[in-house]
Amino acid sequence: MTHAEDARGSSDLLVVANRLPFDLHADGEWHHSPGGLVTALEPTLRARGGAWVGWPGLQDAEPEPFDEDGLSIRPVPISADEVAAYYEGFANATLWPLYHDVVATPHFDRSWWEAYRRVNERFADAAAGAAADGATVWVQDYQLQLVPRLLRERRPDLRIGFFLHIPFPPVELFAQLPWRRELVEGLLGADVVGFQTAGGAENFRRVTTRLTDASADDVPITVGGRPGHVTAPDGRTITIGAHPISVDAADLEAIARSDATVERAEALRHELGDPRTVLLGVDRLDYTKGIDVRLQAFAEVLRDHRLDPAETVLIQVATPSRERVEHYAETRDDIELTVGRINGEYASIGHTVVHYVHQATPREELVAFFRAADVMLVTPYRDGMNLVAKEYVASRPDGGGALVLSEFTGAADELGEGAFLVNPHDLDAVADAIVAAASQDAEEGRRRMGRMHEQVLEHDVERWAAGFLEALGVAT
Ligand code: GDG
Repeated sequence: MTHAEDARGSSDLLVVANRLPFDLHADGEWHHSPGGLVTALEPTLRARGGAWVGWPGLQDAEPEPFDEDGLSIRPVPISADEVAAYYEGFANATLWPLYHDVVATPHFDRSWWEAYRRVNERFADAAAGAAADGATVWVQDYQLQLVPRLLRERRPDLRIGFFLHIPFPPVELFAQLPWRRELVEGLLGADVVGFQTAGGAENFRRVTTRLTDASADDVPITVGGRPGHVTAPDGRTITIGAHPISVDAADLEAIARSDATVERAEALRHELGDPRTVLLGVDRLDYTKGIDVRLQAFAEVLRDHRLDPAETVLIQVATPSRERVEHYAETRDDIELTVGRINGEYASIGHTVVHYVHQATPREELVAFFRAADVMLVTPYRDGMNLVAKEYVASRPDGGGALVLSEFTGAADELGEGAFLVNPHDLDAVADAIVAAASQDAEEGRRRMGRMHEQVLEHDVERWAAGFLEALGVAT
């Protein structure tokens, strides 16, 4: 027997994700790490005595499983070599650029692929060992696309869902991947495969018929409407749906409304020299996020005297990310060079034009930034969803502010009507949008913002999780 077929666990609902909701530090202490996914899924998991299978975030560590307030934590160990090959290599230097429209050139390395397969097998083993008979397992994201099939081979009794947080590319790009067929067959091990957008779901459906022996329907896939269906060669039907993720909107709104945040936002503007216009960008420092294009467009706006540098400030939070992956270091250098140039040309003593923050910023402080910003700049070349756009909108119950938003984000599908939509490859369009957003009529701005705020408040992350689980057949 090659697989752990006799091993059964006791959890009826499992999440399998690259990272656990707890980080293990080098001193042996566990720290809770509450991201959006964790906030959305933990309550449901705890209520059901569920399990979370994932990497503790510390290479070479092999901690024991533990239970925490009704939630079973199942760590999957990953060695230092595997972090380099599976995570930094295949996930972040092969799949990440390939799935983001080849914005950077993907690297195809056979040893990375082997590590990816090996680590996916380990995750599948851990999930198989933790799941009760007939349990439901929800696998997350691009690091684990082989897990659905590997898990089905080990445990055909399970109900398996998969959600991809990043875009799924058109077949013309996806077909570059040397291991494309195995990867698609990995995903087809699931019963339900979910994507951020209808476009991503349709791309995937097309890939299944072009690159494997599966067949599929061709109904248009819509959010909250009909899903698509793929029939695998073994006769199983796989549901393909669009499930746009969101944020904990009520919580953000509450933070934004608090006296502390309102006061901090005012103080912040004062500290910036009470400028007429505050622009803001908040991103992981990633080449897909289009930080470079917004800086260039901003520089041109100043050069052309369309905004006055003495009255304008741009805050760019660029949180350190994936610093050991080659392309990220270059991106950082480019951004920092551009920030230096803009300040060199347009700042004066005592008045900085671009405030660049290359540090993780506490959530409450970020919300104060959101409240202080007249214009939020979200200009990725491609982004699965972009939660920052939704966080900004949720943090503006006052109806103030304006959102400049790239068409190539998942968020644009939902916020397109209220945002200043731009093609991030069109520098003139980005510059025009910055000027239009900064000089919008206040009444018109409140109307736009109000519409987006309502949309995000109603379609929050809890609704996203419940919608996906419902598609999987789990009542929440
Ligand atoms: C992937 C997909 C999809 C950033 N800096 C700080 C900080 N953040 C928070 C933001 C936001 C999150 O990180 C970033 O989420 P995004 O959605 O913008 O982007 P990715 O990290 O690329 O996420 C994306 C997402 O998965 C979910 O499915 O939307 O398309 O690429 O929440 O606020 N938070 C704090 N300090 C920082 O300095 N506290």
